[in-house]
Amino acid sequence: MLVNGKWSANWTPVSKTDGKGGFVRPTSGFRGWVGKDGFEAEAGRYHLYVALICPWASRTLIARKLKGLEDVVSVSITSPVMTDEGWTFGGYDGATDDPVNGARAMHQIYTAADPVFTGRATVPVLWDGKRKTIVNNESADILRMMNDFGGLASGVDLYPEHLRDRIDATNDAIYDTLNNGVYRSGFAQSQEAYDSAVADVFATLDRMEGEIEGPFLFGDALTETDIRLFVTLVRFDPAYHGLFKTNLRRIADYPRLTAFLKTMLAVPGVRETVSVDHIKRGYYSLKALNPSGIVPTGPLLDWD
Ligand SMILES: N[C@@H](CCC(=O)N[C@@H](CS)C(=O)NCC(=O)O)C(=O)O
Repeated sequence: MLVNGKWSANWTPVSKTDGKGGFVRPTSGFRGWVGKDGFEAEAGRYHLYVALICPWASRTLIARKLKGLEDVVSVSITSPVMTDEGWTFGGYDGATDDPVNGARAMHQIYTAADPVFTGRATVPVLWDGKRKTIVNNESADILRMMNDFGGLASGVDLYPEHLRDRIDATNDAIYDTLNNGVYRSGFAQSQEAYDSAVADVFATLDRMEGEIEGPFLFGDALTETDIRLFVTLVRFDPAYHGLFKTNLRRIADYPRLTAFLKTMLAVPGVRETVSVDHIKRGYYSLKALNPSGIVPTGPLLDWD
């Protein structure tokens, strides 16, 4: 992580716990909004930094596709392998360089925005090429922001008025127990914290299996909640089930969640945001959880 703008190389997955060995995710520091806050909506001005391994970053990448923002917001993709320098650019199939800032590593984007930044150099990051700063590094904000993007977005409404209460309630219900629940399981520092996280994960999967109306969560409308659920489901069998020990059941054991996963993959634009290779290679390169770095051959996925 960065401390007063200096990179410290001893990366560990957990920087904060709840006192009982439970993983606590740090909050995001940059919370600007395109269309407000002096970040005028302009095509070609903004750049998105993502890792394909990362569910939070993938939310924003999917929104960029579904909202017709590919020509408005450019993208850099990091290598999936977490290094001593954190996320780095290039050097891996499907990873790109950083044509905007010429950075070697993601932490340089943070210090370009704030030379004395303290915190983790996370993805996603939405960068403003004009003001040369980070607009926002919170995926929930970027996903919501891209629904409109100061009037430049088009396509499906991911946050329709009549579903907002259900969207907000379901987002809240699945964040801690499932989206972050898998991390609370994998990064648990005590048996108690792990047991509680795994119980949350499967209670929520069971609940979602019952609640999905089909083809999407709330019926025919594809909303941001579908994106938030999908990014966790698509990583579950290839990575979380093994590495994070969320192994009571696989998504493949849930017929309706599997049907939903395949529906999402068939939505134009979504499949190309998913790289099972980046997901497996990335998660299994977390040395704290997998010191050998060996990536498992399986599982066989009937959707990949
Ligand atoms: N709150 C952030 C969390 C993002 C996040 O934790 N990203 C992970 C990758 S999946 C990351 O970049 N971690 C680097 C680190 O922890 O040093 C968001 O949702 O945007």
